[in-house]
Amino acid sequence: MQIEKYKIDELNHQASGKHQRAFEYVAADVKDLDSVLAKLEAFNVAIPSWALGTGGTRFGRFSGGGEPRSLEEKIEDVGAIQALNKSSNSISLHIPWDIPSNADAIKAAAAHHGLRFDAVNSNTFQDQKDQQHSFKYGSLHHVDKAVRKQAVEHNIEVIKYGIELGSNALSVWLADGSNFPGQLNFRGAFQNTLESLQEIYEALPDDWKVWVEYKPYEPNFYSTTIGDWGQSLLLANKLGPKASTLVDLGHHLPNTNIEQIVSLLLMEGKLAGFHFNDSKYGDDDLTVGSINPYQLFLIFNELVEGMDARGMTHATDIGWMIDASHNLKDPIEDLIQSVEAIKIAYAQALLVDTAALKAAQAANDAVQAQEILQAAYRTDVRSLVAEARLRAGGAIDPLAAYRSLDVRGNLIKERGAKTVATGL
Ligand code: LRH
Ligand code: MN
Ligand code: MN
Repeated sequence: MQIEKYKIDELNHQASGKHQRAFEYVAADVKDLDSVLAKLEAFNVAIPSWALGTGGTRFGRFSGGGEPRSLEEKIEDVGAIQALNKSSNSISLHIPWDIPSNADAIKAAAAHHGLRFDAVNSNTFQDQKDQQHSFKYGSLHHVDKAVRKQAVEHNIEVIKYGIELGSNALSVWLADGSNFPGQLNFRGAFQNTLESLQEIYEALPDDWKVWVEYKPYEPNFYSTTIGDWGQSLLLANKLGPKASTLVDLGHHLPNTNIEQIVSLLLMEGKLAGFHFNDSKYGDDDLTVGSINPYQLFLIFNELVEGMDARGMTHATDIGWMIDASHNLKDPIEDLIQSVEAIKIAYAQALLVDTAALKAAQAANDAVQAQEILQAAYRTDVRSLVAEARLRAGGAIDPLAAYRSLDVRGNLIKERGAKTVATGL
């Protein structure tokens, strides 16, 4: 399945009058319009290979139709998203949910759709078939050296797959923790994790990074060995310059000030990147921007300000990824919505009058500071994002195009109505 460019052009032609009116209206007040559009055009968000099928809940799974049956078909789906939004030019693999056994063929399939491979994710939170030791009581933090060794070796294997695919980062998330007080010696668990990560770190090629993800609870409910950004940062600092902290937006207790965490990690040069999603209660993995778009904007405001202060390139100096699960929506539609929400928040952050905000802060003018931030947040930037996409060769309205081209209907015809993808 491939979306032909002329079909997108036809739809763009129909949508162009309305788009042009909206664009001219908002563009008239944007300082540095060309620079804003260029930044938006350059900004891409990686699509997780594990989110292209209908995700389950603890209680059940209601599979949608036309789900990808193989890694090749997942690449096709990401290719469709990229053709429409021109902002999803990479795919992040979770191994062994997706094993790139024939790396050359997989790379060629991705290149055919203009895609490359982003961070590779290891998985030591489930036991795989024929695995010698169980990860029931953890992996890198395990009390038994043999189990730790098995987990380290898995991570090294994932790095090897990543090298073959041209990736340059390993993302590590551990389910390691405890369910009951007394079950675990916290310092012992931390030291074991550090030692295991050091072995993985040693196996990283020169130009590679390791991204250490944290999460407060689930699947363990009393303690998690890398439970918050402090513990992740502690590990990253002890490991060295190739290690940094990955922020998954859903991995915080309710009402945590994530933007402040982001600001300080950036200041320390230890912000690896993001797993974007949204949540109301916990690690809900909902569509980005569906619950709290203002928080997303505030995070991007810190990112733009902090990256500019450090002379970083927005599009490339941080890992931008989605980590979501879809048990109601068509996964492709959900991913299109998520990327759009991210780009909208980014565009709004680019509109913040930084100099005026600095002046308001220096004068302790909280009223004016709020006005400045909210003036940007309340600007309808959708046509700016659409214009950048149009210039890159994408659809003015990717979601409407996806529906009017009946992409899902075609996938169901091709793959069948009862397919199940590997993943969450
Ligand atoms: C854990 C997590 C982590 C995993 C992914 C499937 O909750 O966010 O990033 O790799 O989900
Ligand atoms: Mn995650
Ligand atoms: Mn998660």
